[in-house]
Amino acid sequence: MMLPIVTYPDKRLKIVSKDVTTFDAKLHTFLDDMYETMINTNGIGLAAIQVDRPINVLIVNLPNDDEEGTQDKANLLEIINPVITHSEGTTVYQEGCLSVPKFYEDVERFESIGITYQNRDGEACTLEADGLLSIAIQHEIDHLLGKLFIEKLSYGRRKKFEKEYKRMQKELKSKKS
Ligand code: Y12
Ligand code: CO
Repeated sequence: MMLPIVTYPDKRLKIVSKDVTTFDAKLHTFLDDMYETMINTNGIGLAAIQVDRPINVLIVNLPNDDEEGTQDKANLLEIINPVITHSEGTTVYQEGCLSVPKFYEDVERFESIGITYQNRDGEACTLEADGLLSIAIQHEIDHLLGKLFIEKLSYGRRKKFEKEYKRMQKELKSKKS
């Protein structure tokens, strides 16, 4: 089932999510719904709070390195209750977010990270990530902390974003009416 995506400036995106304690069929259905929602909106990462569930759940499905950039479900990562255990270096990447449509901006993050997390069955897992995977996981973990990538922009860039985003929302409203 497709779930509606919460978009900026909705205050629900500021909620700090809580840990998952029950790993049951309901959680599995929710994870499947998150996947369907992400794939059908051309996303590569999604946090539960983006579909109005304040729980520490995120999914990432990076595109393949081929020309089509297809996403194989076999590469889907379901990450529950993540904790960053270590990090190294910094990197800059132009990020986008399904909750901030049509806006992309350079953001600085750790180059590589190590995390502990649980899978859909509650089993303890560890993961070392670098490149796009590291960036995507950090972006999604920020959602679980109630933070959006636009909060990492410089004062000037954030101002420009607010102006452009407001104008875009006005345009969308006038097209609807
Ligand atoms: C690197 C940087 C950030 C992430 C986080 C995950 N971000 C996304 O999955 C962004 C998806 C996205 C998809 C869009 O396409 C549609 O909405 C159809 C999009 O386009 C528009 O808003 C028009 C923008 C962002 C992972 C890795
Ligand atoms: Co996002």
